[in-house]
Amino acid sequence: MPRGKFITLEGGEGVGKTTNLVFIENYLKLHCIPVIVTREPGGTLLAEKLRQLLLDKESEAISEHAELLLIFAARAQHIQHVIEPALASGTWVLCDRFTDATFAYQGGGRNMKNSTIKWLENLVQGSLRPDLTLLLDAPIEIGLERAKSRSNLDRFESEKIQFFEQVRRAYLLQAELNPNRIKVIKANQSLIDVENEIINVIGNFLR
Ligand code: T5A
Repeated sequence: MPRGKFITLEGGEGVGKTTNLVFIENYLKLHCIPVIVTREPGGTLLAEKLRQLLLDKESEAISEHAELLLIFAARAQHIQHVIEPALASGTWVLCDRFTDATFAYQGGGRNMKNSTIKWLENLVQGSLRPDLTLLLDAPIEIGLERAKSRSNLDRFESEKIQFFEQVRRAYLLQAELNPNRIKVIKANQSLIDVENEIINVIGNFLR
């Protein structure tokens, strides 16, 4: 059984990751590819509890290091209990956010050192990296507007505009540095146009 492929979806707040994840899942199933859908932070019981702590607006101020370590603690659980077993059994993994989000939010948004994040990435992930990443990119006002219309804003979504500008810049830089893996999709178009771009990228990947 060949190892499964690891595909991640990234982007700022409300750009449409969750919406398009369902679309990609259905597209892969249509091609008879066994796939599971999961998310970060989260994906296991403990990791989902850590997610709640991370998103809770009412919690005590979380230090940057605590935030970073909680994210990687959740990731360690997720990899060991969900991602690795699935890939090893030939199942593809479709994940809503992964470590590119850490480089974007904690690196870009919070100005934490990339070298620190890379060190944790190597520690927690070993050689595990996504095979393909779709980066949904849109002007931040559009994503925040969509996120607001969908639900109350969480701890991250309540950050200042400058934070999200930095996040977006860091994501686009990651894409520039990893052009083979990270494909940028324009998310400020109609859903059908976004889906067509996604089909294009996934179609090329399948070939
Ligand atoms: N985080 C996460 C870190 O700081 N570091 C990390 O390492 C990781 C992994 C939670 C937070 O954790 C932080 C970043 C995040 O702030 P999350 O819940 O995955 O992560 O992030 P959110 O961006 O908050 O997820 P959302 O569910 O809000 O946004 P999505 O999934 O991008 O957007 P979605 O699909 O829910 O769509 C939002 C609305 O827009 C509509 C949808 O119908 C929906 O109503 N929509 C469109 N409308 C018009 N045109 C389109 N093309 C549309 N696409 C979607």
